Amino acid sequence: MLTFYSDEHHLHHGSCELIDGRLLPCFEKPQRAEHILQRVKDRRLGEIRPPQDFGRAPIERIHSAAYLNFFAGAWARWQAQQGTGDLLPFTWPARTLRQVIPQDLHGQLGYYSFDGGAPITAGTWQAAYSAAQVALSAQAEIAAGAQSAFALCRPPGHHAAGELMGGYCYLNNAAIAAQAFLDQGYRRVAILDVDYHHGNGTQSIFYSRGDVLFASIHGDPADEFPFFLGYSDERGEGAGEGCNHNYPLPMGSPWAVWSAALDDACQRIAEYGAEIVVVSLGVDTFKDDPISQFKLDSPDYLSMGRRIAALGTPTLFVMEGGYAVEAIGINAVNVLEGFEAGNTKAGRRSFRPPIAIQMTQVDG
Ligand code: OKP
Ligand code: ZN
Repeated sequence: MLTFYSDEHHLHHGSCELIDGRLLPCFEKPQRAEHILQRVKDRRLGEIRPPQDFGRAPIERIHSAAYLNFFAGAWARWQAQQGTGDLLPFTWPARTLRQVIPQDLHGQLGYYSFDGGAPITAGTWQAAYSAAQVALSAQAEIAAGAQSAFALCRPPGHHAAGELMGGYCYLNNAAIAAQAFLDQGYRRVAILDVDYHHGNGTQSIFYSRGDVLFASIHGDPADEFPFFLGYSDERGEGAGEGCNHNYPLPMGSPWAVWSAALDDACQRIAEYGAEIVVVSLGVDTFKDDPISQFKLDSPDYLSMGRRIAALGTPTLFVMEGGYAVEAIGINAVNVLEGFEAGNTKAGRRSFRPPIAIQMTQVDG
């Protein structure tokens, strides 16, 4: 399996985050991606390639131009104000307040975020932009016929909505890739979010659409971040009715509980008739993760990969969370190795996206 990776993730390195009333060093740090990259090399998973640059257009299919302009320009505005330290929001347009876009940088920062967990540093825009290109490059590899590819994205993306950053996320890499498949003629894409936290951004982006099925297995939001989305009664709306499946699990859930949810999610994905599976690959479900409460062990990630491979569907893995840095590489690459062990389809050389087939028939 090919891995796509850019060193530019190093440009994003927040200094601290608020946890339990204390400012602690950011858990979402560059060493995360370094450990995963090292493990990809050690295990000889396959070639590692830099991303192509597909520009801003595929990102604008998911995020508004206003949001992207704000994000891309925020650090320069902060510097012009002689700002020191990371750019962090401190107030949000919550209930009773108006959803207006203020003039002030910090007012706009509150408008375009949902928590204080996504610091903007000097290189955050460039790092997030590169991560989106990494996801798009892996997407292109699958569209060209590969059965799987790994987008080693950092920063992660699944909490980012169309016009909101938060939870360490800025650009929704998995959503951007899923939309690229649809724009290239695919008709049904499933996003399977196995990160410990609910992918609230991804869910919100596709909630009223029938062309993307979203399934997420995560810590029960009644007890866990992001708290305000991810409950089991969220089933989608309008054309997306029945295309959203949340599996909130209790704190302390072990593999036996987690894997039963995975089986159900995979069954839904198969019934949906997904042509592509995009996996939001977080490994913060690990028993020693410092900010999470599930009990998966390293060999379980091999089983996870095998179960996903059993779908027999081309699969794009997009890196999300995982904060036990010593084990993050082992766990993430175990999913990929499990997938390869379970995969019976080496490639799809004859493959063409559905609409291309129709056009060939009409034209020919
Ligand atoms: C990002 B991803 C704990 C604060 C948690 C946000 C966690 C974001 C996780 N007291 N802050 O889904 O791995
Ligand atoms: Zn997470």
